[in-house]
Amino acid sequence: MNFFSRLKEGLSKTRSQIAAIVGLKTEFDEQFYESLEEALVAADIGLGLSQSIIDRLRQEIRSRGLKTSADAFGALKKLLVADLTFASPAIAPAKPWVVLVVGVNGVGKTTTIGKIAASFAAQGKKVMLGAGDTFRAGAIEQLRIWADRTGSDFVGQHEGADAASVAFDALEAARNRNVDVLMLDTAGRLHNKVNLMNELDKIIRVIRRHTPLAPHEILLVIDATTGQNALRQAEVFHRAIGLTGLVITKLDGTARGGIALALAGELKIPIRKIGVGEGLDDLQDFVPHDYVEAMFGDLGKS
Ligand SMILES: Nc1nc2c(ncn2[C@@H]2O[C@H](COP(=O)(O)OP(=O)(O)OP(=O)(O)O)[C@@H](O)[C@H]2O)c(=O)[nH]1
Ligand SMILES: [Mg+2]
Repeated sequence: MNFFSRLKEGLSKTRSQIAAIVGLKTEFDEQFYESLEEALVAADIGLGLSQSIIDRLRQEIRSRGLKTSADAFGALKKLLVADLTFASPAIAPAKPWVVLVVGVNGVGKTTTIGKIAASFAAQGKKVMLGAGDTFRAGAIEQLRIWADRTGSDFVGQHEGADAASVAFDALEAARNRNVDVLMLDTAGRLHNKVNLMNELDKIIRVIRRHTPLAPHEILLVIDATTGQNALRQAEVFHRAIGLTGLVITKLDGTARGGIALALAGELKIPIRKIGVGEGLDDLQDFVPHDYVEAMFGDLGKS
């Protein structure tokens, strides 16, 4: 199955939920806009963003004199793609390229690191994984297995070690061994635990003292099935440490694929990758147009 079909399959529940609520409305009356807004909210796009999208859609339909539901859905999709698209700042390539991966417990951080490592390795890059989750029993071993599976180098200490010290060791080793990409795992933490958030801040300070422009990417991993609380999580992480990108996992089998729109649209942070399954190949680049097509592609064709 190609990537787009897998994404479509992942978002099929979202799509059919939207279809069921919107039905086959052909007139753009109040009820059309209300059902559509209800469908967006039900798909986890969030109330604020849904209202703003509906307002803009209403204007588009009026000002362009759109008549058919196919045209209306076309306009809706364009608005959504625009909300999800960010100009990427020019970042000078660095070696090692350092990626720090953060997020609450169990969202898929370590698995995502394994999947990204596999894709870098497939491009011929030398990858290293750093075991910055020194908290959960078994976390270091779990990352080591991913390193073996993907042919990546591995740097870790022991359970209970200082995560910032692991990061420092990994940076040193990455430099000495001519590594292209260093990915650092971290322990899952609840965003409302201040001391754990401070620990992330410490990790970042230690990294910067070693390599001033690193980490080049700070990725927050979000579980799509979390619902609107994901937005709150992301806001707290962003305020505390400044995120550069998002990864949304577990989009397979959720009826709430709109969370991606809510996150990127409200926080103005690009989504880098999306997870649509547990396998090595189940991580894709996030392409706004494809994502929106997968959510709404079959609607409005009448
Ligand atoms: N269905 C599905 N499962 C996923 C996806 N990504 C990760 N998982 C599963 O989610 C579970 C947790 O993944 P981990 O990578 O261990 O999560 P984590 O964030 O590192 O967890 P902690 O280290 O405990 O905080 C595993 O069973 C993964 O296989 C995805 O895109 N889809
Ligand atoms: Mg983990």
